[in-house]
Amino acid sequence: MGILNVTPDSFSGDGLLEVDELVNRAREMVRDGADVLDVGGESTAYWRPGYQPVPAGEELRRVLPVLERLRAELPGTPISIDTRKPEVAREAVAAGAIWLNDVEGVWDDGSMAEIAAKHGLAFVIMHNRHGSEYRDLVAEVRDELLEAAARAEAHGVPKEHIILDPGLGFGKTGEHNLELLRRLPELTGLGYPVLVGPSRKRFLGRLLGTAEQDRVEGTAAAAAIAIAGGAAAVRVHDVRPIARVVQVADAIVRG
Ligand code: HH2
Repeated sequence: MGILNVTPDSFSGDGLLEVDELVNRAREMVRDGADVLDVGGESTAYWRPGYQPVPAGEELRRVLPVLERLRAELPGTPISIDTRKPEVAREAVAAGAIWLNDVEGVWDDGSMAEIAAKHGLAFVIMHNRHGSEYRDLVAEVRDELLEAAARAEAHGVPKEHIILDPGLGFGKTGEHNLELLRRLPELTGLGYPVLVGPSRKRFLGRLLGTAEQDRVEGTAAAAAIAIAGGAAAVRVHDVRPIARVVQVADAIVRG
C-alpha cells in the first residue's frame, strides 16, 4: 500500500497539496509495485498538543480532486481513503475509493462500518489508544481488534472485507512497536488479513538516530519481519525499495 498524504504537515515530510505532483507520485508507486494507494487529507498528528484539526470541508477539498484524477488515470488500482470522519468517507467513496482506512476504527460506533457495509468496501480497522499503558500489550491489542471486527460484522461488513492493523505508533511506545512486530504471528493467525504501517516512524528514528526521510532501511527491516510474521500488506512511503524487500521476503517465507 503506497501512502499519498494530501497534507502540508505529515510527520514523514512527504505531504503534498499539488494534484499533478500527487498523481505523478501515484503513477510511480503503481509502476514500482504498489497494489493499493492510500489517500489521506489529515495528518494523524491530530493528537499532538497544539495541532489545529482539519475540518471535513477542508479535508474533502484536499482529497476529492486527487481521488477523481486517480480514478480517471489509474482505473485498475484500488484506492483507499484514510480518514476518521464519516462525511469524508462517504464523499470519497462517491469519488471512487473502495477501501476505508480508519485510524480510529477500533473505536467506531458503527458509522464507518455502515458506510463500508453499504458500499462493499474493504475496511481497515487500526488499533489505537489514548496513552500507552498496557497490562498485556499483545493480548489487549488482539482483543480490542477482534471486538471491533465483531462490531463491524454486526453492522453488516462481511468478514472477508475486514483487515486488521496493530497501529504502530498509535498509543504505543517504541518498545511496544518492536514487540508487536516480534509477536505479529499472534495477530496474523486470527483469521483476518493484517496490514502493518512501520514506514519512517519514530521508533525507527530512535533506533537509527536518523530523520524521517532517512529511515528507509529501518522501514525495510520492519516490513520484512512483518511479512515473515504473516502480514498481508505493508503501508509505506518508499514503495520502490520496500516492494522489492516484500517480494523477496514473501518468496522466502511463502515459497
Ligand atoms: N499510520 C499513519 C497514518 N495512517 N493507517 C494505517 N492503517 N496504519 C498506520 O500505521 C497508519 C495509518 C501515519 O503515517 P503517515 O500517513 O505517513 O503520517 P501522517 O498521518 O502524519 O500523514
